[in-house]
Amino acid sequence: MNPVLSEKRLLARLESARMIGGDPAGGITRPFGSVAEREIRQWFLAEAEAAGLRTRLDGAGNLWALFPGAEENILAAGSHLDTVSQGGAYDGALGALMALEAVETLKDTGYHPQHTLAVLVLTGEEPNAFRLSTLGSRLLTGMLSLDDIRDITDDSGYSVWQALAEAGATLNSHDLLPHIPLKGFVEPHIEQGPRLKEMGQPLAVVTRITGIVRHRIVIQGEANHAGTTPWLQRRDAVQGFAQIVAAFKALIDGHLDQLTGTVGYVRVYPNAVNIIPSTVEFIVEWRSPDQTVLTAVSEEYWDMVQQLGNQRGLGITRQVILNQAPSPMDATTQRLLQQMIASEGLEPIALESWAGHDAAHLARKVPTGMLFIRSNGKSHCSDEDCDAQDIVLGSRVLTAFLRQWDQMVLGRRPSC
Ligand code: HGY
Ligand code: MN
Ligand code: MN
Repeated sequence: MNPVLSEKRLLARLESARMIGGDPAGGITRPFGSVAEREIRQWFLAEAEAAGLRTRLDGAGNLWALFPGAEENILAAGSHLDTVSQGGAYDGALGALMALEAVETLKDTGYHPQHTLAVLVLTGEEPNAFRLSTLGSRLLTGMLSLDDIRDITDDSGYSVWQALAEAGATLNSHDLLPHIPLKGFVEPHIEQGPRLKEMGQPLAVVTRITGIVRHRIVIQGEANHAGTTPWLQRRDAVQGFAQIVAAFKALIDGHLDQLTGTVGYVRVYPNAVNIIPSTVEFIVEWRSPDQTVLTAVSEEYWDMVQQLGNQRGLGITRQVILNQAPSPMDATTQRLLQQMIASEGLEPIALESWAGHDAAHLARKVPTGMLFIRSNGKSHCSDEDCDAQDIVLGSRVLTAFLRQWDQMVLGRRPSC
């Protein structure tokens, strides 16, 4: 029989989390390093300790809440607590709090785990002022080293090391994998897109997480008077940008079944009504579950951008700020999640994730899976929503999964 979780406690925690970082302009703004993000981390640690779990922080400031088992080897479930600007209440927080509920339920119902079960809250999953997304999971898994980020600051000069230290990170590589005996990770997460809603299904198992490539491109023209400079003598960075964005759209349109892309960050200098723009800085990203497509399209685009720049006499530079390969989820973990969904009488749906997740990095080191919970199809905005019934269903599946997983991973291990 499945242990009975506390629906009331879980929904109350989600409500408490929603109250931290409310943005007067709408939604929740809780980026890594902000006062609100520090507050929710402290709140989470207090909740976990009140639940009887042992808490600790690792070298990257990731939060661990441990339910000790017969052995030190850890199986973890969790997600993140930071948000984008004016984001929703569920992206990240849902998975972290579902994991807390599942582990607490197993503890309270007298389950004696073989492994140490952990709730893992990863630091700074979303892009932030330091232009570093999935910071905690990349540091934890060695995809980024502490030295790689030593000199990185935000635009005001505040260093990411300082932000991590203030978050309680030990900043010691001995507090990262492989020194932590993590044997598996599962990330429950709101789906963020409309597919489950359209299918009329509440839960899905993720098969792979999209690859993501991000380029920061700077177009360098020349500031001059907006009235007196003859049209054909201008080196207008915004006019060049408009053409470059139109080329971006045409390229995406030609590969719609294979990838998607966004120009979501743009800065114009000097950004004044009567000065020809000298500079445009923008970040372009492509996403695809197919690495070959991702590489081919992003490089084709870069060639096009350089040609357009040359034609207009504009300087063009780029910095590759992210090149993250698609990440398949562990097949055995997927199968067990599907069994747990089927045991609730539901169809075990399998979906690719077009959102990035910490699980993409964990999957490169330990068997990793993801459970999707149906959303209203909106995310990274204040309208994001998730049905309480689906949350409870997903949490039941997660709790049953953790118990079976604990026994299954043990069963797979050769005896000695
Ligand atoms: O950007 C992403 O896909 C994730 O939600 N951070
Ligand atoms: Mn997100
Ligand atoms: Mn997320």
